[in-house]
Amino acid sequence: MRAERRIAVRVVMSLVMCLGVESFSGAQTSEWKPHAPGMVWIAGGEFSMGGQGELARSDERPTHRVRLHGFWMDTTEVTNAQFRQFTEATTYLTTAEQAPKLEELMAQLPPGSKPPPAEMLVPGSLVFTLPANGDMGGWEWRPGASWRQPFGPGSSLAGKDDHPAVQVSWFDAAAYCQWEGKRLPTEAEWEYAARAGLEDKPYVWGDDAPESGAPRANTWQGPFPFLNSATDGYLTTSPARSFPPNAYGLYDMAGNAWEWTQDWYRADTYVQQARLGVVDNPQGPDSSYDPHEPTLPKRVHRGGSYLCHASYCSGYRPSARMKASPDTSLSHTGFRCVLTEGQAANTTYQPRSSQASPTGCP
Ligand SMILES: [Ca+2]
Repeated sequence: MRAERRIAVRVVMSLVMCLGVESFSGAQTSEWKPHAPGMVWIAGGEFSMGGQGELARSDERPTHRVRLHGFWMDTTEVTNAQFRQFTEATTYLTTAEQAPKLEELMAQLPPGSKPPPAEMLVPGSLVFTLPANGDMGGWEWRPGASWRQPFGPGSSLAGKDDHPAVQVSWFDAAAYCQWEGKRLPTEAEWEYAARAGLEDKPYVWGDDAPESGAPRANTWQGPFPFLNSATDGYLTTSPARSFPPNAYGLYDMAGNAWEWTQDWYRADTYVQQARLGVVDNPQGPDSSYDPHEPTLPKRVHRGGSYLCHASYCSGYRPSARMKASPDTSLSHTGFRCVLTEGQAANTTYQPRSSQASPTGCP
């Protein structure tokens, strides 16, 4: 389902400028370790989920205890080369490559909203224009932008086979993972893997500020959004494995591209989970609610991007939560997949044309 583009722009701008439970057997599944090339085994365990300290925002609070089964996780964000294999094998068209349908857009707007202009009902996506000539950077809807040309007509993937695929909607990310016999991680799985055993630390590498010492991640350096000095070497995406992995061997769990997770977004998810004691394998809420845009269902993405800076959202913190409607695609958002016992064997990919809603999303 496509969202109204103006809403999507507002969502993204607000993000930038800020800038369930299943049964738990008690027995870990660490014995289940199929051959999973390109993935890292994340042993099950218990951790404190959420943020604390001055950087943590309200939707990251309170910290609460979560217990997870083990799972496999992709070592890197899904790259352009990998995503190309998927599209060639399936003839899959991403959300951004399809013209939005007016009736679907209107269904997500507040009652009484005016229809969007006809020029917006064409394939395209949201692009962050980098600052230049004294002008600050900013987000804009750009016809023709897609994962194949992330910054619109004239851009390309030349030399970027090993960069993360961006301009993928949540539907696109879920479809790719399904094609591989995998799925998107839950928020809890994502944060547990990002922390890599470092309890209550602000960053995936520990306590040190992101811009102290050698670059630790692909982020933004300088006064956002006016100047990016790119002292980490990259103005936009970087090749996978350009920066040190975390303690679990996972690359880019901070910075480079935001990563979609499976879960719906609610601002009060953690308040509700904290009431349950230790939560086993949380799957996120049953539905979405963002008090800032209550008519627009949103999924969570994690990990921050090359646009994140401490002066705004510091989204590269492992507890930082971001959200967007599942049909939104962005020039700084990609994904990675996970694999759990019993999940792969039961998955059969179906082309999008026969599968309007890959996971039952309204
Ligand atoms: Ca950078």
